[in-house]
Amino acid sequence: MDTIFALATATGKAGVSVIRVSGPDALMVAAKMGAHLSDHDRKLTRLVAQDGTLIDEAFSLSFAPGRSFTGEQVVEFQTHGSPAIVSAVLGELQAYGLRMAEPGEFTRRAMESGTLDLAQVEGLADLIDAETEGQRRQALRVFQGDLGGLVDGWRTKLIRAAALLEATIDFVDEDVPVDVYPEVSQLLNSVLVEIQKEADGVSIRERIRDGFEVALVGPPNAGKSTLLNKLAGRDAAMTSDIAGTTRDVIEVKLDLNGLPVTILDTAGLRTGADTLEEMGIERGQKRASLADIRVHLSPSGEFDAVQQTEGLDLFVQSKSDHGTKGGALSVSSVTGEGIDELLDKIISHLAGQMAHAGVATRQRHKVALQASHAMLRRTVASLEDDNLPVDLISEDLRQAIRRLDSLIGRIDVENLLDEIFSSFCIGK
Ligand SMILES: Nc1nc2c(ncn2[C@@H]2O[C@H](COP(=O)(O)OP(=O)(O)OP(=O)(O)O)[C@@H](O)[C@H]2O)c(=O)[nH]1
Ligand SMILES: [Mg+2]
Repeated sequence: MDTIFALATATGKAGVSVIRVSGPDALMVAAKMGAHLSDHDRKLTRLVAQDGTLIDEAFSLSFAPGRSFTGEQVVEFQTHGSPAIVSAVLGELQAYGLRMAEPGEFTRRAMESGTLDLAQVEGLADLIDAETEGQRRQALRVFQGDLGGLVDGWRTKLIRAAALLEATIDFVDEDVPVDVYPEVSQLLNSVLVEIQKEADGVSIRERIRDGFEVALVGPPNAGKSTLLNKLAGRDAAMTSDIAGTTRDVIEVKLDLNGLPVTILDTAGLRTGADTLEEMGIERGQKRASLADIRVHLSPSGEFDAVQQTEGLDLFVQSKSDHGTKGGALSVSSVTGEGIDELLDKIISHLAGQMAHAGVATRQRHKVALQASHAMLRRTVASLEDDNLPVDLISEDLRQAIRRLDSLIGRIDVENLLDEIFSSFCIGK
């Protein structure tokens, strides 16, 4: 293992910058630079260049192997946050033969040393990317190892089932002391139910990561773009009393009570539009059909029937400052009336969805969950087939366990690793 280094904080001027060094030569090089540390230590140090000139006064820390993020000997220099100081320190580290870390390399070492499992690594990446409270909370759960904990629980049950089956193989020529099948089947079925639940929750978790979508739809001049601007608090879209003002889908990102939400403004629906406008209408409809919520706006308070698709349809009368028709929720982008109620409806629907979410957050998780679910179902079916030899059944079960293991990175993940780690920034 070579010793690697990188700037762990953002580049540019700051109060403090942190430069991280990890690997067997960390302490030795730190000492040459004037930071004489024991393996788990911290002190104020004077960092000097090879020609003896002072670079900076820095607070230096060391973390002993097994007690650091990477699991290796780590040294961190907390220097004054000046680009000149940072580049001088990085230059010295390089001159002493250490290597600049690749993106995510510190985290990769953390996983290789067993400090983190693969799901935690993904959680850490999401935690660094988290912009809203909901994203932070979700990423933190994954980072803390909730998914790994869940998998371990399932694994324990499946291993017990496998052990019971193996015992049956050993007894095959004698009388099996007890019929183990009911217990095996009960163990497998309970895990099946939980895996299914977790797989079902992935799409909603993905939304928390990547954002929910709320589309504004309705006829031209219904006030969609004006409402978008009102929600965004800025002029994101052009508005006018000319029918067909909006053509492209316009997106505005909002943080609604910690939930990341993208509001989509779409072209007004009408027939007899020119080619360009028609293209816009088609685009808008497509995006709206995939959205989590469609807000149908109509100044008259009358609405065409909508096709039942996934997601929620909200019917809202617009321009309520011109009078309300009663019944539907009504809003005015001029007076602001009804806007908070509309937001409350949106938030409570999305929050309700979140209640169904588990801790698996990615398509990769879903694929692994479904694969092991399918394998387990097959095992259960085999149990009921009297003609199948037990060793075949237990092989299926082992396969199911292996698929679960891939979820938290115990096996077969080498090619995935490059992809996951490359999403990290250098220094993490
Ligand atoms: N009085 C009143 N006028 C509004 C309100 N909302 C929008 N308008 C006006 O209605 C007209 C149309 O508004 P837009 O927001 O451009 O309508 P749109 O639904 O985006 O229309 P298209 O982009 O053509 O589909 C503009 O002149 C707005 O100023 C409102 O709440 N009250
Ligand atoms: Mg518009």
